[in-house]
Amino acid sequence: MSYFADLPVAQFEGPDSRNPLAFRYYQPERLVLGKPMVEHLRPSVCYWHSFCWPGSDVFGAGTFNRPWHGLPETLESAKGKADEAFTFFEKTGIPYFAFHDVDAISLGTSLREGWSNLDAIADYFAGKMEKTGLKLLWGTANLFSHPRYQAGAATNPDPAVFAYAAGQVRAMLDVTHRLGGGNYVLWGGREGYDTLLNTDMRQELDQLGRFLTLVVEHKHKIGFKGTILLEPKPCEPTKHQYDFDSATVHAFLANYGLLGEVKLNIEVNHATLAGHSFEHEIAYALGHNLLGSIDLNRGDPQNGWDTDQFPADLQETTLVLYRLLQAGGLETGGFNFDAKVRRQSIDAVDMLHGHIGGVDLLARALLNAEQMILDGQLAAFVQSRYAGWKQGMGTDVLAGKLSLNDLADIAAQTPAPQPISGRQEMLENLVQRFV
Ligand code: XUL
Ligand code: CO
Repeated sequence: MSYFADLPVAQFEGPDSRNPLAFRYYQPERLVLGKPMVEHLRPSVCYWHSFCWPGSDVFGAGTFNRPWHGLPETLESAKGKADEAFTFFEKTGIPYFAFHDVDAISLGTSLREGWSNLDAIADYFAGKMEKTGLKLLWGTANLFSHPRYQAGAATNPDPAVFAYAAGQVRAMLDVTHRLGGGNYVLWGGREGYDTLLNTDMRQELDQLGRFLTLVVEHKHKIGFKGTILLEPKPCEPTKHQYDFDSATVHAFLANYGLLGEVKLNIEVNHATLAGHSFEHEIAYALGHNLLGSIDLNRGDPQNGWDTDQFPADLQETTLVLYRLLQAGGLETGGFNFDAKVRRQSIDAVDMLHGHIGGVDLLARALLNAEQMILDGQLAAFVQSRYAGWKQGMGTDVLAGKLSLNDLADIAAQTPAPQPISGRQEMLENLVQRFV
């Protein structure tokens, strides 16, 4: 019998429900600006935190004792874990999932063994996806846990490690394609440095650029129509990660000729670790046509590390959904919960609470954002603030029609401009009406 057998399938009961295992806002088919909620959100459960992590931390052992933990690493045990995972996915009402190669099955002790294990479990996943209708938001390869990757994968000083990583990514990209995945993610786990004393940064960036180019070439070779995504993070596990934030990755992609081929998977707490807000990272990515997908898990404001908690900030999520709706929404991406329950949340039902809360907050934020769009006041304010740039001298400046001399002459001939209020408090009050 499944570990999750006693859990109910989460259902929508409306905002007044007091049932902690019901959705109060998430109604997949509800139309939001003419499109079903689920298509706006494409929410996803991650395999690793819920089915692989045992609840350990640097000070102590795992606390979860799930029945599939600690079994011999065989195809049978990997299938058993998949059975539990898919049962859980169905209980959450969340239609997508995401996984790393090593989450699904042990890759054994050689590349060839890893490929054959991965192929076997991918077949099993395919059958379960067919039966349940669950879909793959993205696949990824774990290029950071094994000691061979201690000095990086693509950015390793040893080309043999680069090749090994290529072997792992090739297999997982093929599997993602085979399973109809919407995206393929590369999070640069140990692509960074711990000390510059032993690091040639430029050399390592060239390697990373080459690696990514190879991934893009392979994507086209096999006809994968999904999006290749990089996931920025400024630090942890390395002191400095090369994919620091959206703007850094933007520059990297431009340097290596990869703009248009690679987009971003932005994670809430990676933004805050970089000293930005989540909204900033989203706004930057949207502004440069770089937004691919989102990992909707937060950190803790008092901690400087990655706690991967389920989202809880309605205002922050609402503002992001507002920007997203304004920009026309996600294409192949979605909202993945790269989140884990706390180490003391040891019961099966805790996993359900985490996911229900996460997706319900997301749905509520979407509904708030819809109202903000329909209201239009915020957009109208911003538009009027920049209206000068849409006419006369403003458009001439941006079109390159005026020199520094021209502008100096114009400025000298017109009355000096007067400061105009930014109305921040009024706008903050306006947002409060919707959250
Ligand atoms: C690490 C992180 C990863 C990626 C996938 O902080 O977010 O789990 O999402 O490798
Ligand atoms: Co993530």
